[in-house]
Parts: sequence; structure tokens; C-alpha cells
Amino acid sequence: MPELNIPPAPAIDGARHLHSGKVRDLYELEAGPYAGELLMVASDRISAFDFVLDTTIPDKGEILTRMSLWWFEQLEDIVSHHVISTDVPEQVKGRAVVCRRLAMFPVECVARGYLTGSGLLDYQASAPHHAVCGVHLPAGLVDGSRLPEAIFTPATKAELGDHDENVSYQDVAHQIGDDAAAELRRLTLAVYHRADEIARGAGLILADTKLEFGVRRDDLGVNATVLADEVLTPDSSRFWSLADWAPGQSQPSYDKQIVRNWLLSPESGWDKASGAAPPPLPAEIVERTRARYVEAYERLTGHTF
Ligand code: Q0Z
Repeated sequence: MPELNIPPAPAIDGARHLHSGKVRDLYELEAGPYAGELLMVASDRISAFDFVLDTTIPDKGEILTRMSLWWFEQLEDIVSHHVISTDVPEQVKGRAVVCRRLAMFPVECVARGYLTGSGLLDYQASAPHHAVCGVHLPAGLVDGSRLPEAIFTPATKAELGDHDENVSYQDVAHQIGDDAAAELRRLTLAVYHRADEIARGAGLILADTKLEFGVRRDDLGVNATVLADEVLTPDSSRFWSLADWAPGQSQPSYDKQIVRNWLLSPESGWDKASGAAPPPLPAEIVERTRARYVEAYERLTGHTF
């Protein structure tokens, strides 16, 4: 089992550290206009093969934060989002957002338009029925196949370092109720369809994406489902190059393939099977990986980073 070696979250004046993921840190604001709300900070950390690497990718946190903010805007007519402000402490400027504290649904909401990863594994393991999260699929699909239509494949959140467990729609409905489950499925698929259409226009395929939703009770006491976390970044989604897509093989990851290829190459001297932590990345690999994040941001948004 790979060890997660996450550095301690930096202290931020006026904020209390709550918890850290592989690449992000969550704080509660203690003072100012947004006291009691959350500060979500994207670091420059990168993970590969379930390890958080010792080497950081300069600007990754800012690129992904900007990308997520851009997507929230593209989705505003479908679902509201949790971001209240981008006016954040100097120390984390550009790579943090102030977000409304929501009651989060205990479900990772995944939409898949293509078959790969855990979806492919479940599909193969469930032969001859060929189902993923209880959704029946045609026989004969391979790694990278486009699905007849996008599917909702929820998962339950695992502890840090573990993998989420795929569950059926029925499981979700039992856990949070029929109406909430239906709402999450509807919103997840609507977000996927909008984002895939936009990505396709930029020469990218959105193979799958993982979303998190929460509930906000407004001033009138009305509940609304709100899109939270970070959305449609390479850390939460699989983007593939449309030009290079070919089913029947694993598709190169748009952002991390350079890192993975180097780690698996003899030059790295790393033996994945040994269980040892991966070595630091050479400057050239760092620079080429940073360029991929910049390229993804620029292709999707049409903005210069
Ligand atoms: C998001 C996470 C991170 C580690 C809690 N708006 C919200 N309201 C309540 N809770 C959350 C949010 Cl975004 C919430 N996470 C995921 C984020 C580091 C884990 F930055 N956990």
C-alpha cells in the first residue's frame, strides 16, 4: 500500500487548518467578513501511482484554481456553486477560494462518457452482465470505448489513501433518499454533458469526472443543492486528446503521462513494485508537466495563463 507523505499544511493567519487531501488543504476562516466559512487551498503538489511526490509543479495550484472557477461560470445556469470570494490571504493568492460551508452529501458523484479505470474493472468483473454501479452496458466494450450514453456511477468516499468504492444508484437512494439521489444524478449528468461539449470544442474528450455536492439552506429556509469542491480539473477528471483517442488501449493522461512515463522508465531508477516512494522529478519533467497544465487551461478557457 503506497504511503501518503503529505507535508504539514502551512499556517495561515486568521485561518484554522481542518484537513488535507493529497494535493489540497482545507481551512476554516476565523475572522473577517467570511468568518466561519471555508478556505480551500490548492497546492502545487502532484500525485502519481497513489504517491504524493516530493517534487511540486510550479503554478499547478493556481492553474487548477483558475480552471475550476472558469468551469463554475460555464455551469452557472445548471447549478449554483460554493465559491463566495477569491479575495484570499496573500500567502495563497491565486490558488485559494473562500467557499460557503455546506452540508456535504457523502457521495462522490461520477459521470462517465467513456469506459476506463474502475469503470472498466467493474465492467470486466461483472461479465456476462456487464454492469458498472448497477448500470447495464453492452458487451464488447474495451478500455477507452465511448459509452452509448453517459452514466452516473456514484462512489462512497474512502479514507485518505484509500480508493473510493463504487456503489449502485439504489445504495445512494437508500443512504440519502430518492429525491436527493435523483437530483444528484440529474445534476451530475447535466454538468458532464455541458463540460464534454465545451471540452470537445477545445479538442479534448472529457472521459469522466468526479463531482461533490452539498446542501445550502438559504435565508428563507429553502434548501438548494450546490456544486462544491474543485470541478473539472485534471485532478478530478480524465481529459484525453480528441485527436489521439483510440479505443482498445489505455489513453495517455493529458497532464500526468509525462510523469508516469518517466517514473516507469529506467532513467528514474524506481521500481514501482518495490513499494518505495518515487524519486524526485528532474527539472525537465517538471517543466514539461507544468506546460501541459498551462496548455489544458489555455485550450479549455481560451485565456492566456
Ligand atoms: C470539501 C476536501 C480540501 C481535503 C469538505 N463548501 C464545502 N462545505 C463543506 N465541506 C466542504 C466544502 Cl468544499 C469539503 N472537502 C474535500 C477539500 C482538502 C478535502 F481542500 N471536504
